[in-house]
Amino acid sequence: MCETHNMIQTNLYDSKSPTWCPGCGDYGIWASLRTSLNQLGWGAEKYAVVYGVGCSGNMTDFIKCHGFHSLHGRAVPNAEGIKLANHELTVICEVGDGDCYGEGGNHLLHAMRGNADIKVLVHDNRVYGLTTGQTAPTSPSGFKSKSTPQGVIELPVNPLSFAITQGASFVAQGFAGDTIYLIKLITEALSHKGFALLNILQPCVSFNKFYGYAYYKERIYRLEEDNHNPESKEEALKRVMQDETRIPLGIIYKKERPTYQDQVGVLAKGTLVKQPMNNPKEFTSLLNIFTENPL
Ligand SMILES: Cc1ncc(C[n+]2csc(CCOP(=O)(O)OP(=O)(O)O)c2C)c(N)n1
Ligand code: SF4
Repeated sequence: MCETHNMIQTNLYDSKSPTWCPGCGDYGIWASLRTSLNQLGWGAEKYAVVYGVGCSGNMTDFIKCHGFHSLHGRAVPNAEGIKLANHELTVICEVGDGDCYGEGGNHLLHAMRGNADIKVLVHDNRVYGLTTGQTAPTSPSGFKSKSTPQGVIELPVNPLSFAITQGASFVAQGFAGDTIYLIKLITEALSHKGFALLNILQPCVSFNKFYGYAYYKERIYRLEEDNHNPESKEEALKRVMQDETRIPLGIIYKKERPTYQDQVGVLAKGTLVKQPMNNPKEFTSLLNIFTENPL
């Protein structure tokens, strides 16, 4: 962990909770995910969480279940691998917007178009938090940061329109400052069969002060109270292409279709982890390449 984060976070450290800055939106997401999992009543052996590298990944070790802290930008393909190996697990990704929409954007695109049966919960703080405040793909044009002192030149990524048009079968948005509603949305996302993207607006109180709790509270509204039809792609796109005078929360788009795992024939015989190995010798020699001759 970098020096700045150590300075900010040392006082909070008690080994029982993540070491986020006081007031960080990640606390609300963590509490909401735990509550949702408790409400679903799933045993810890029923699901796995894959974490990206970033402040969101600080949640690793603080959810009791199978977990894997992957490389930056690689949480989604790791989740897809876990789901293929054991499709009885519900596989969740906890990732930052930099991780998921920047370095991992290509993985995200292909997971969505395949409708991989994974649930991606994005901590969208519009900045690189862990590395102390550089521009992220969701930072708006003109955003000044350590990495863009003269302001961002590009347009920001719109993760919601990207997901709706590229095959995600569940697209929703939550807010870390409205945990009651976030719990509901997480539960909906985890219960969905197919690729689910839940973009969570998450204030980074240390490095992105403009997009704080007040900014969102003034603009958010609930789609279910605004006569929205989540089955209509056109309506969903209209909602997410509006300017930010109003920011929608809720299920934006949902339409079930066969998942990637449904269509991989060999999985019909049961999970790969329980199937007998055809050629154990071949597997051992492959393993030896990695264990005896690491490059
Ligand atoms: C392959 C790789 N590239 C870059 C980094 C450096 N790095 C670590 S965290 C991070 C950005 C984190 O931002 P985000 O994913 O938005 O998460 P946040 O910290 O804001 O929750 C970067 C660029 C890395 N660790 N590995
Ligand atoms: S996201 Fe921002 S507020 Fe939260 S722990 Fe990271 S740097 Fe601190």
